Amino acid sequence: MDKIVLITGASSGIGAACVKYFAQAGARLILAARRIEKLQQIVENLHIQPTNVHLIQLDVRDRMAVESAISHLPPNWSNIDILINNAGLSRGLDKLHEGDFQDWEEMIDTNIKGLLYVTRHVLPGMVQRNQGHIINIGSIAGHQTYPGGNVYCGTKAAVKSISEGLKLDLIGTQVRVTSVDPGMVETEFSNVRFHGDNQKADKVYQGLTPLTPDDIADVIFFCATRPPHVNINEVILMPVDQASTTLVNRQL
Ligand code: NDP
Ligand code: 8X3
Repeated sequence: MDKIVLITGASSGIGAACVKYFAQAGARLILAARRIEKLQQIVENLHIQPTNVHLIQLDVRDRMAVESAISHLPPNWSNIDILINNAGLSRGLDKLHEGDFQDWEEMIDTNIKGLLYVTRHVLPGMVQRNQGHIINIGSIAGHQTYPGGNVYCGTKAAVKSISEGLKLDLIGTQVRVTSVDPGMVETEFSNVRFHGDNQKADKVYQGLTPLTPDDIADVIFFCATRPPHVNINEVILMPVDQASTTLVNRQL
């Protein structure tokens, strides 16, 4: 694959699985996350050639840092073909009237504003070159709200609207837009949601077979490798053991 792919949140879970899939295909990868040492570890484990990877320590919530990171890319890295807007998180599962302001701000600033900042700085080049692909990681949570999901679900509903808006805005160009919206995937997601309470996180997936990060990366890779005239707008995928955000088949 002769493409430059920028993956945000590449240090863990779905993002890290995307690194594997796109590296195997020979893509040149720009990997962004706050934990640069995790990125280095992933690159080392996958034996990715240094010439095929460019690491950026980046907090997508920091608008100036996003602008600086994208505008200071070396010239041979600046023509990004595929942007995978994957960085995101949930914090807490509180009722709204008991919600934590910091949790809300972290989710909104990362999942909505961070995605917008990165897109705003990468997309002009795609439009100018009349080619490119924005792949946003939404969620089943953007389609169905669950108890305590209030703000997280709101951020993923926003991602759904942003993806739809992008598709409308980009008509007349060859730039593609896809939203990949998974159900339950076992990653660090629940550990982050419960602020490091790993026992609570493990319970989320107990007694059922969740999706794996590879399952999602496989779908993302499929969407990215269709013929240029094909745009996959939206993919919703969930485990066989999940019927909705509130109905799962758990055998305990
Ligand atoms: P992980 O917690 O395993 O990975 C999240 C990634 O996002 C990490 O690499 C983390 O890197 C990065 N990240 C978080 N905040 C920031 C930030 N401010 N700046 C830059 N990077 C950041 O979870 P998942 O792999 O599950 O999550 C990936 C995406 O998938 C998210 O958008 C999530 O909402 C979505 N999703 C997850 C589902 C699930 O069930 N797991 C289902 C549906 C959607 P670092 O901490 O190093 O910055
Ligand atoms: C992650 C899936 O249902 O746990 O977006 O919110 S869910």
